[in-house]
Amino acid sequence: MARTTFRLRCDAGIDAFAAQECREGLERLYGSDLWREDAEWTVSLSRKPDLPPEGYRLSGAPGSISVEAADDRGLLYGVYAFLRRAALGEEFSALKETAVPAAARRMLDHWDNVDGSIERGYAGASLFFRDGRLSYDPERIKDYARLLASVGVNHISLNNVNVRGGALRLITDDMLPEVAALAGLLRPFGLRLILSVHFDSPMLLGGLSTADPCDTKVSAWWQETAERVYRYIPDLSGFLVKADSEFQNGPASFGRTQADGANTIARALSPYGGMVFWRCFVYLCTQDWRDTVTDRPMAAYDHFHSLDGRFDDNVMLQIKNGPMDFQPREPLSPLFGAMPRTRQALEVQLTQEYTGQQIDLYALPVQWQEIFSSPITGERVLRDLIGQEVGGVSGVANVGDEENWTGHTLAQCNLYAFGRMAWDPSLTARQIVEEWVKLTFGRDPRLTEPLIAMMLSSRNTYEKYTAPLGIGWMVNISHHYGPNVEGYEYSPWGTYHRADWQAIGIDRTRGGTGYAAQYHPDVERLYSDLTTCPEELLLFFHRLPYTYPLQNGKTLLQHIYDTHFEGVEEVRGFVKTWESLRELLPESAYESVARKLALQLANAREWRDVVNTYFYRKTGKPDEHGRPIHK
Ligand code: GCW
Repeated sequence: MARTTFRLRCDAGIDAFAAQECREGLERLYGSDLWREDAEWTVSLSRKPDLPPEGYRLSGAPGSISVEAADDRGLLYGVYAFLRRAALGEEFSALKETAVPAAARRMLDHWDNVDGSIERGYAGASLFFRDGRLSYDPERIKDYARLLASVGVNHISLNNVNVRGGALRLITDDMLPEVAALAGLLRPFGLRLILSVHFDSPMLLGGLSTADPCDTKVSAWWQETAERVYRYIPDLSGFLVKADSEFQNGPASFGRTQADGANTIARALSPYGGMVFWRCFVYLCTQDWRDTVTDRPMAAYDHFHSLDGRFDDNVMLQIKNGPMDFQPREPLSPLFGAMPRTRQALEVQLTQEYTGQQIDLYALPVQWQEIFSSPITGERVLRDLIGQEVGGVSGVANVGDEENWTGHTLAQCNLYAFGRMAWDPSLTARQIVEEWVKLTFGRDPRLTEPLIAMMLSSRNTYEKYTAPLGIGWMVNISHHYGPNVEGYEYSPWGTYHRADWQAIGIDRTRGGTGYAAQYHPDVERLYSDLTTCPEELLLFFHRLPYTYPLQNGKTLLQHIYDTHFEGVEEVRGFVKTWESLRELLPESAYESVARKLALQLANAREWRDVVNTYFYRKTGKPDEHGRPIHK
């Protein structure tokens, strides 16, 4: 086959970096010997001021490819989009795409500690820190920045929201030069840094006797800090704050509201264009399990909803997708759509804390597609708010210093998918998984079709062998891997299923804790009515007897048994599928995923047997099909 040749034409004033990325990207795809004056294809990069910020237009015609954008970032995204399409084997002359990101802030949040460990990290140690300082391989950071930019991520939050020990000093003269150097590496890729800060910093760093946000000494301290930080990093995106949450102090300790707390810091950042990303993960983590009135999922709404309109313009409330905590299945947080005068960001979790810890296969875009499709009212879904009230999408990163970035090779797809969906939440899981599989392993349908199918089914399979029908938790306490049906049952964390010998679940309708009433009336009705509540959320919203008949006529108990037996068989199917693809895969990827799948199968069996035995012992009712349940 004749080789594909190119020449590159850049308008005056075009960002040299985008051109360089284009050149290097094409060389990686087609080999270095591809530049010719009489080339088959002319690629031109040009400015088009009429395009929206960060947007790009790609167009192809016989012999020519054009990438246009209004700004440098848009151009870079256009170049990456062109390279993606080239790698997918699309026909250049048919290129035709105008793309604009839905959310302006597409943020990857690292829970990295300065000692190099990562909270809930399953892919090795931090890419950024070691032994209390910034310490990294600049080439690896550039590769990482390219990975992120190529899917449109434009912010990186560097450190754990639980700001401990040396991480406090990231905003001091001691560490800011190092942070600024890292910001410099990321900047050409259009990535802006965010730093997590401790709410008590004025006390812990500044030696003040209080961190009360309404104290003038405290606000002065934040102003000095902002002045210093922006001297080093003029384009810092802002500060991320976890306050009044899981033993991290916050404004409530001083009798102040969440708005008081956020606004004091926001006012310090505002002269520099900085934002405060204020997390809404505020709940009582010292609950008495005997208390059946307090209902943890209600907490964020209770704390924040009435403050709508009280947050400064440069505050963005960062809200986890669900009201609990990144479980495999939860309804959408009722805060979305309920604070029209407040900026919001959606927070999802890429690191698989509750979704298999990068041992079990779990394609997150399947879940994210559902999240974006979750109802806000009878007519609107979350997707409709992205770019409106919800101006940011953030994800807790799943990367570390393992060679394949994510521990489980197939978990790379979740990183890819995060950027793609934050850019365009209307993309389907199917489209994204297909892109990733083809870009990663090539386009042979003998490989792509079975692999795509396996990945797309992985979330459903995981759900089958873990906690049933939206009940969540049932994991080992603190490390969160593997089954422990009552692990959280008598704990202070507010995460109870209250199973007895007849029934399981929490009634969260108005007749119960009242959680469902936090939603728009249309949505409340949907969830409260047993006949319209999505079956996979039944036990999140309702307490039901084991004899309750599901839509397919099975009892709830039989459904639990069936799904747990099926889940294990499906994982066995994954193992077989993977084995059948061996010849079509690079050996190292084959071997490492095969090892993970073997562990997943053991985990799934453990879940099946523990869950089935638990419910058999509660009810004394055997499986209708006589399959073995350990007694
Ligand atoms: O899910 C919980 C995790 C904590 C985490 C917290 C949070 C960073 O178990 O490890 O802390 O969420 O989101 O703040």
